[in-house]
Amino acid sequence: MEYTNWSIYSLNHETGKKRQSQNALFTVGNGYFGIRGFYEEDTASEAGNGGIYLAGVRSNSELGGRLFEDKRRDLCNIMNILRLHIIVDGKQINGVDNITNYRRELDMQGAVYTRCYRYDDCLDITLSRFADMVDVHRVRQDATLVADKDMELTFRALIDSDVHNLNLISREPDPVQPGLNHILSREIGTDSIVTLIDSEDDNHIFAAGQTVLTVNGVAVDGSVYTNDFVSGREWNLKLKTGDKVELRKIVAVYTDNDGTDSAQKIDEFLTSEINWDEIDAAHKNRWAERWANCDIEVDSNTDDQTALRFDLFELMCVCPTHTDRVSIGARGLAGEQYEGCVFWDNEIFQLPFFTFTDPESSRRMLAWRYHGLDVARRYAKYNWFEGAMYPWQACEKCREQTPIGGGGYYSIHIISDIAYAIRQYFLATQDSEFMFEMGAEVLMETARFWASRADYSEWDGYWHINTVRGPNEYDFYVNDNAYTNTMAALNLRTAKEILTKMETEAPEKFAKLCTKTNFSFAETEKWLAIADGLYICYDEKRKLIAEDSNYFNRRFLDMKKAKPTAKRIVDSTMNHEWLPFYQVTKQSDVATLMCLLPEKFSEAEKIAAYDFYEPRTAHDSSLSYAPYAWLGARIGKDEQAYEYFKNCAYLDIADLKLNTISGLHFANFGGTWQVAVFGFGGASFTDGKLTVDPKLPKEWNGMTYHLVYRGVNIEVKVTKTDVTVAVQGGSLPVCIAGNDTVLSDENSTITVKM
Ligand code: IFM
Repeated sequence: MEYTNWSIYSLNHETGKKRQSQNALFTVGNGYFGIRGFYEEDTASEAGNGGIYLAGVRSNSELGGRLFEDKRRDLCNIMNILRLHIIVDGKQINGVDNITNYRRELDMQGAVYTRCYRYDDCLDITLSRFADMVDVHRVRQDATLVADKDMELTFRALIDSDVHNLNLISREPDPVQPGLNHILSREIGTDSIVTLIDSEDDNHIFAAGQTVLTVNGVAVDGSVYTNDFVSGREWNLKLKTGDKVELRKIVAVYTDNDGTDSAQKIDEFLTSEINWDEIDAAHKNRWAERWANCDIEVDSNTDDQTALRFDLFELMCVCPTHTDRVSIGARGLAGEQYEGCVFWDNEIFQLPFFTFTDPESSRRMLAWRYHGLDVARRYAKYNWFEGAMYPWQACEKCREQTPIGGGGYYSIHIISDIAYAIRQYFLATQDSEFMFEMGAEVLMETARFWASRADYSEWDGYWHINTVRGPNEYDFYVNDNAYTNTMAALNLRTAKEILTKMETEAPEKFAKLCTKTNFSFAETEKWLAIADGLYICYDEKRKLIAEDSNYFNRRFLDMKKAKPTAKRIVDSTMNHEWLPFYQVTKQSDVATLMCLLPEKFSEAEKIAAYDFYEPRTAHDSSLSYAPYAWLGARIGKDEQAYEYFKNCAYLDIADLKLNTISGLHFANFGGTWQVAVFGFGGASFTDGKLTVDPKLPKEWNGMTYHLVYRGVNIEVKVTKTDVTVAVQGGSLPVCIAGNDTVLSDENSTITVKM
């Protein structure tokens, strides 16, 4: 991959799986659509199916049982709304054969993906697309073809419903699996198609296109072109050398999830007038606004600037801004792995980026968890617990999607991870309306879950949370995972604090909530007793927190033998069954905890944990690198921190996990942001005050980052010699290297020499 400051581009025309993998990198989106970088004129290969996903659009699948309410819901590759047929003198171009001057580029500032090449030394082709950030139901496609000889050109701009899922859920060297077909039936109209993807929920997808084609600037009418699968327009042109053909197309898509008037919206779209330039400009402006609040500028001779921007760009592409009925899946809308489901990835890794740069988006995604509260209550009851048991792997309806045998029953730290994100959002925004309408109820029901899940031991006088799977997923289950217990304790305490606050500040809402949930403060006594009494196994001599109560007793694992290559241990040398026998940590566990709650651990404990667990961590998940980079930066492990940072920043670009083909790693993107801002940038907030204590890697001369906190826009500029903080939109206490001040619109900037 090649880099400019604001783009990644490739001049290598990859084939097969490599191309499919790169297609994931060239994903554009707007939170409604995720569109992989497939070739719109490729009708022959697997990749020709496209790879276009809509947030929350899934179908019931016959395949595989699930733990709870027993449905598997797959993310669906919808119709290929960008299909092009380009036929030169009777021969159809596939975008692969007979091409030169190939280049594809993702412009992250304007959020446009462009691909160009020369076909058969006679036709120069440029194709571009974007998912409209303003009207999220729309996708814009452009094509420019310049003839370099006289030729007959047949050009078709279509919507193609002859597609199936890519199903690229494979790990090297496994072959790509054959796709699933989720399109159950289709209705072909003029310039439009309606497909049915889920008979049970009666879920339809409606798509329609408007096209304009010009030759040398003069509009040429196309004829209607349809068959059993496609609908669109066709042009038959006789071109002379130098003739320029330009296509502009807008596609609109609605589904039954968007309301009951999708058919009507499509009709309106088809008769509406399109202002092409306005659409372009509005899309670019919206992106400029977004970047202004979150960009990180890095002064360095490396490619880190672009890698970082890529990670932030993709996070923004997948963020739903149109609804609070969906959230962000582990692979976003860039691939089908994990069926688009939402894990702890969102609350712990992704949401902080939004909470501190675009809090409205965090609110929507936390509201989605609130809307899933009843399902989580049912799930708790089903498992003989109380309160709300949020599923480990949630579909848009918040049902548990972890496959049977996949550990969903044990991976309960997700529950306090959600509580952590609610708390973090509240601390960063002071949004009492959200808290008292939604957050408090989630905190209460999750606290109730922990109160029913923890056990008191008469034998040792501690509370225990037994039989859990912590972030280290190489253990089937353990007792007293330090991460789970500490986060559960925080969940219990936060619930009590917020309910107490609510009783005083919003008594009516509080009374209503008590009636609805049958809550009384009496039950919080047990919550606090558990929070205070949860067992954390700790080696006083080494100041070392044990990952779980048996970790220290296990056998040391020779990591070189177990993991000789980049492949996961379980994909190369050992069976899953062997792993709990050893001291091996699949992905950062205690290190993650120390990043999330740094104030709870001393410097000595952090160093002890880093030194002990780092050699025992296999990093067999993409969630593993960021916490080691972040923690490492804070405790003076500068070189390792930067190495780990590179692993996260370039994880997909370099396909470090060998599975970018099946979608991008969004938790890692969010983790990378946290490393940059909290780790290197040194930002932290306590009781409403911003502290900046940077630890720049030696490869960087400086960095500038942007945050939003309690309604105040903040810019932090760090160089090798000084730190400057500027605020806009309110006042903020700030501390830099022991210098305390309060910045406000009148006194908006401070610079401190370091
Ligand atoms: O949530 C993660 C998990 O921690 C590791 N395996 C992949 C999941 C989805 O990213």
